[in-house]
Amino acid sequence: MKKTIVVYKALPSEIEAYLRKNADVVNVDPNDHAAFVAALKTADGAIGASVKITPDMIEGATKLKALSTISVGYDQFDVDDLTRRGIVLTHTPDVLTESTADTVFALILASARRVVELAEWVKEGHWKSSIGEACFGVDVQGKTLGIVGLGRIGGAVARRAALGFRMNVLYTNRSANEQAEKEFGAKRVGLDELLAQSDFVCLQVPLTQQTRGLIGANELKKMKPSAILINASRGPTVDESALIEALKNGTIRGAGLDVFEQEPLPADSPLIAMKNVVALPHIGSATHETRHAMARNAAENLIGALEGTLTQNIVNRDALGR
Ligand code: 8YV
Repeated sequence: MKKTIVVYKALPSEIEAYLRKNADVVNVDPNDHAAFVAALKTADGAIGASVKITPDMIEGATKLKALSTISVGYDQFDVDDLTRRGIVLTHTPDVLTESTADTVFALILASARRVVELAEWVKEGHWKSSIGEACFGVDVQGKTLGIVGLGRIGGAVARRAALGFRMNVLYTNRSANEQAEKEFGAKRVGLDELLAQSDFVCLQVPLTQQTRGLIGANELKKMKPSAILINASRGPTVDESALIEALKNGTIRGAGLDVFEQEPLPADSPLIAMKNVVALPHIGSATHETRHAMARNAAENLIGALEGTLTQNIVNRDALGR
């Protein structure tokens, strides 16, 4: 018998066709909470992204065997709860590594060279004579980049930094990353040393209980006043009000942010008006090629998980035996 799959995000037509070949597809708008929860109750699997799925939403969804998120991050799920219920959670870790690292580097360059601020200045018609110091930025090449969390994306950022921009790379991580040390000269240090020595501090950790609020007022004080904070991981890894204060007071020079405590960023956020902030609308992996690859990867993960053939991209392997 064909399985039933809930699709709660728009997918490329070819990916949707692949799912329809393998299962009965029910499309739901996750903003219609009641309809979404009702659809999950009779589904075998679900695929989508950017929506929190809480335990109460899947209470009574007795057929549900697999959830496939079109993202590498899975902080929208209560993984322990899914494991207890025997629901496999799959994600898309490898296909987005390079485009997300590109976004991180775009933030580094844009913040250091004030690309967004100065491009707006030109559009507003202020460029009337040859520019002077008021438009200068700071160098990126040769500087020290501190990467907090050297996993897949952190490693791809380290490669760009070391090989492309001859930067010194410092990092923190639960375990040593020998490849990054050998190939990119990355040096593992404690967080305090990384904060004190880096010209750019770049967060590449997943959002967990341990990383929530990792960078707060104390950590920002430990950074150089000339340093720039880059966050393209998850907003809540940084205490946003402490960051706003630090940016106002000159505790640090600036910030390049792709993620925020609340997304979309509220219109009254002080971050929007700050000249020393580059704020992007969570574009980390958002290229045509990568989003397509993520959708394909997630669709194949889901079908594989429902068929019992999937061997990779599984967040909670313990759920398999249940
Ligand atoms: C998007 C991401 O948030 O993969 C992640 O963890 O942050 C992004 O790619 C997203 O979920 C896209 O669907």
